[in-house]
Amino acid sequence: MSLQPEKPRFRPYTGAAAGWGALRSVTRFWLDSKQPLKNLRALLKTNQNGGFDCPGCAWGDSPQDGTVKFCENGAKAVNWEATTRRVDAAFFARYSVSQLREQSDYWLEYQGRLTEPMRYDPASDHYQPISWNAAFALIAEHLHALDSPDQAEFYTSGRASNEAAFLYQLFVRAYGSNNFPDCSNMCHEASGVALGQSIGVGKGSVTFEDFALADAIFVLGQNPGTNHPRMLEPLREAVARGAQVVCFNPLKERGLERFQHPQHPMEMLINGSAPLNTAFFRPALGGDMAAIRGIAKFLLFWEREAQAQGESPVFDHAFIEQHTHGIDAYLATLDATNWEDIEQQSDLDLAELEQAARLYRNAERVIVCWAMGITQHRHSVATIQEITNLQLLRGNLGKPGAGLCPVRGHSNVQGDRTMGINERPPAALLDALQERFGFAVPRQPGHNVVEAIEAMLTGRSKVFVALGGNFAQATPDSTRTHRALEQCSLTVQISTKLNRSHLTVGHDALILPCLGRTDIDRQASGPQAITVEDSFSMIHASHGQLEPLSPRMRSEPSIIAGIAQATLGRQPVDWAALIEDYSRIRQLIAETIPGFDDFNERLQAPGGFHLDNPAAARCWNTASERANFIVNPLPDSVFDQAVRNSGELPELILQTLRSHDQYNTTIYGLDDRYRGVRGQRRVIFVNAADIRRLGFEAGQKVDIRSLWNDGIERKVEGFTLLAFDIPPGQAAAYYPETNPLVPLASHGLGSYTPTSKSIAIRLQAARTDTLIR
Ligand SMILES: Nc1nc2c(c(=O)[nH]1)N[C@H]1C(S)=C(S)[C@@H](COP(=O)(O)OP(=O)(O)OC[C@H]3O[C@@H](n4cnc5c(=O)[nH]c(N)nc54)[C@H](O)[C@@H]3O)O[C@H]1N2
Ligand SMILES: Nc1nc2c(c(=O)[nH]1)N[C@H]1C(S)=C(S)[C@@H](COP(=O)(O)OP(=O)(O)OC[C@H]3O[C@@H](n4cnc5c(=O)[nH]c(N)nc54)[C@H](O)[C@@H]3O)O[C@H]1N2
Ligand SMILES: [Mo]
Repeated sequence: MSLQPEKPRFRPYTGAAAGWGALRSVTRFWLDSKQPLKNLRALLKTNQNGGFDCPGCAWGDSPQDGTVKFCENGAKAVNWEATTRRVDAAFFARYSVSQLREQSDYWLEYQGRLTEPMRYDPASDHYQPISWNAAFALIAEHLHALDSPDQAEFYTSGRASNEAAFLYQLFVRAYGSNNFPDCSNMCHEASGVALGQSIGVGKGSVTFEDFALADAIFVLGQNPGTNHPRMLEPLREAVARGAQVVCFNPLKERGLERFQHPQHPMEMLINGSAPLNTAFFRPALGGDMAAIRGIAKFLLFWEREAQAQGESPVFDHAFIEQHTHGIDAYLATLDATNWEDIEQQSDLDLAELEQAARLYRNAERVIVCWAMGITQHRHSVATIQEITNLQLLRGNLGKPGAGLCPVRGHSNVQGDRTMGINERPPAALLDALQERFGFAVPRQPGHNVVEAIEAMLTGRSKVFVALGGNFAQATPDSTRTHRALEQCSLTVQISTKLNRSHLTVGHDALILPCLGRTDIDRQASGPQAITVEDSFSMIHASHGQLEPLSPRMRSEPSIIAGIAQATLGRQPVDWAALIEDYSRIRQLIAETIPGFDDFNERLQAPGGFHLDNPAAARCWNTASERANFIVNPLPDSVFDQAVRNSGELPELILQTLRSHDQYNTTIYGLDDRYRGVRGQRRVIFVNAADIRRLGFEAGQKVDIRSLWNDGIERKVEGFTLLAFDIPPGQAAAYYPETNPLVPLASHGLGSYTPTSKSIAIRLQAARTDTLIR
């Protein structure tokens, strides 16, 4: 593999998901890591007891069986982290920050692991080495200089371990702020908000075992073939045993259609494959709420029919009676919503909606899964509450084989929230911290991602610290966000690999290189394990396997402890002592976070332990003490009023998504195998009829402009038009290249999640116009 892209190509992919295509791709990344044999040994320890948790996605595994649990994209994540290439002092001496800014995101991360702490020197425009102690002292100095602790922002990306996250929130709260913008704000925030109000807990209710018991699995707005490949196996098994797998996705994603099992020799030999769905519906972007309402409206119709004819009911009346609140208002809303609106907004016709409703009704146990296609819209909270309403009608919650399953992204994003990375923390958490640690915990709400950017833009926040991630690229409105970071007095990045956030520097800037999931973490008491929580609320330990590249890298907990000690001294805990042995951190977690009693002991169980979900046991921590039917009107538009006031009409609605060769802002390669794209990323998928309607030709390069009413021009340039099987009126392009198009003020109602899946755009011919063959 080389950094030189091959000639850009675009040709539909005919193979199945996983299988041979995946095997070839894994081999390439393996060899490129420069230590293939060591990494193979490490890989065999992925998601095994005594091994490490895959740094890829948050999909869980069966705690029982002993099969090898990794997938193509997990292998990429491991090999990407476990490279021997290094970004050290010599590297930074060679390149100025301005020179590095000219490089692509792909090039930057490809350079290797960050190996020593560095401080930006504005005079030379180079990063220069700094000692760990001097770095910690510099951060403390900046934090002490602020008028208020709320002038600092503390970002978290979802790879941080429970131990790191717990220490981080303890430090920041002891310092005096709840400013915890985190990747979850851009991801499953809407799921947390919606489910919290509906069922009293903002997490999914199912476990891994439920998938084997479901009669139907609905998969909404999710592309598991790329983003959660280990999910394909339970889907394939479900189809094989006659369960329904019903997909809602405007794109016919290959990973939802056919699957070749890499561990079934026969299937690989004959190049066979198994189907992954039994029905596929292609809604409008943001049309799922209307579609779900349509399904519920059919159920209500059949329920009345059954009542009239004395047949067995469609609704689960005992469940509704005993466990829910608000059914009458919801049924009235179903009656009041007319079919024309449902059809028009969902872009599905009555026959399709009836088919979906029948599949739903005929299943005794239904799991509904969803991801970013549902959560990154303006009305995502309402959509997830509509999904919950549907599940409540037939008691599909808190029984085996049924429930709600927001499929999480980062491998420990759920755990980070559990540990208190929350800008609007529940009072119970704050009370527990105050009681245990004896300091006055800040009670004022903090900033989420959008609010943090606004605060930095207006100069209200001046220090930015990131525990992982790539804030500059992952967030919306890139031009303004970059300016927000550059206005800070100090930016600090605790990271494994070089990315654009390190080049978007405040007046002072630090890079603090940390160990990753695969690295051995040695402290005074020996090698340490950390813990994570998966999408099914399983808590388990992760042990690094590989020798760190440099002795000057430190673990995340030890970096946080260093910053805390320099800023607060030994208050409210002896930070350094905690780092000697992480079981001491876990003891503090056990004493303050519900569900973690005897944490250290319970961790010894193979596969870890399950964090109880009250809703799964039909206990409802809501004000009504029941599961709530929540009534929301269908949105009158997926766009904000600001788009309508922009003075122009959108030509297309753009969704921004992931290619097969990326992990969020980390670009592993320039191919998107299942969508047939090779050697390029600056592409926009548009329906052939739309390309003609707008007066372009497939292969032509266009500039993309988004609409908003604030007078700011938001534009990205030089995207190749690909004629694609996508519903008319829609477009798709990769993130993060398209983040300059997302207005900061365009976010979900009640979730503040940037509307990355519904951006109003117009196209214009690019100035440098070339055709590809
Ligand atoms: N290899 C790999 N694994 C990953 C990641 C990665 O980047 N690479 N990222 C991780 C993270 S942080 C996350 S959050 C997850 C993301 O996992 P996904 O949510 O699967 O990621 P996206 O690529 O954003 O895909 C969104 C899907 O929703 C569909 N969609 C878009 N809008 C709509 C809509 O309005 N309705 C419906 N029904 N469908 C819609 C799109 O066509 C696409 O198939 O994956 C995690 N795992
Ligand atoms: N337009 C658009 N924007 C989006 C999305 C979208 O679909 N469309 N998706 C959103 C979603 S779902 C998410 S979750 C966010 C992701 O936002 P982030 O989590 O901020 O971004 P990542 O790209 O995952 O971060 C990659 C960087 O993390 C660092 N890193 C990797 N491993 C480790 C580790 O173990 N420790 C530490 N300290 N650092 C590490 C590396 O330096 C790497 O460069 O982006 C969001 N932004
Ligand atoms: Mo995510």
